[in-house]
Amino acid sequence: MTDPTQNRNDFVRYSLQQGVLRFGEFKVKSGRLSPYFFNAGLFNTGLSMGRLAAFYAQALVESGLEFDMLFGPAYKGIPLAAATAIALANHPARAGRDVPYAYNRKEAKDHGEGGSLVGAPLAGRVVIIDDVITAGTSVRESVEIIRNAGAKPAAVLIALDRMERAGADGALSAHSAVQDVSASYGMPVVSIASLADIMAVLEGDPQLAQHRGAVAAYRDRYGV
Ligand code: OMP
Repeated sequence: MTDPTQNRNDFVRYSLQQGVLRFGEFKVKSGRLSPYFFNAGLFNTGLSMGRLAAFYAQALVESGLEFDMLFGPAYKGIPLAAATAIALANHPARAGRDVPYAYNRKEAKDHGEGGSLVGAPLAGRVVIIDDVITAGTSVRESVEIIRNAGAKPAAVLIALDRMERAGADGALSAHSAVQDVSASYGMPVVSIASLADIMAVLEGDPQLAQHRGAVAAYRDRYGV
């Protein structure tokens, strides 16, 4: 049995090492000033994309969820779905079971093969893969695409769950965008790592001690 915190911890460390996870002061989509930012677009080499995909594959395998294929919403989900399908095919626990994947185009084609879906036909239990969930818009679109094809959205797989309450200051929701997505569609959201894992790394590493206070204060204010 592998340590379930190992993949999470290693992912936070790898993201820090790659400059994907940074500490400082960042204005995020909600307008909040966040003491950290996670920029998955910086996994932009063959080696780092391969490592990222292996982290996604490990998180999905450890979740124990049953699934039949992956769906990557355009644009950012496309390389994630392709790379994670490769990582799953190579994962020792999957015994060489091949994983189909599909993705959508943003603009439907009116010539050639036509349509807006590319890849394997959408069928069975489909895992939607993305980097972070902010407002949940991309998940909603993916759920519609999958249902319209007669398949079942089975889970969402993301890299980082920021675990923060949705809504504006003064009208903060009791739930995070991730919890809302999970409740609205009745499906689990699996993340490679979360704010709790970032805090655990900060607490265990004296060299990162200077960031603990700001991240803890942000979590106390906005965390779920
Ligand atoms: P989509 O993948 O297009 O939904 O974009 C993700 C959004 O999340 C972007 O606007 C990013 O700026 C934002 N984001 C991160 O990627 N990482 C974070 O740590 C925080 C945010 C955010 O703005 O909440």
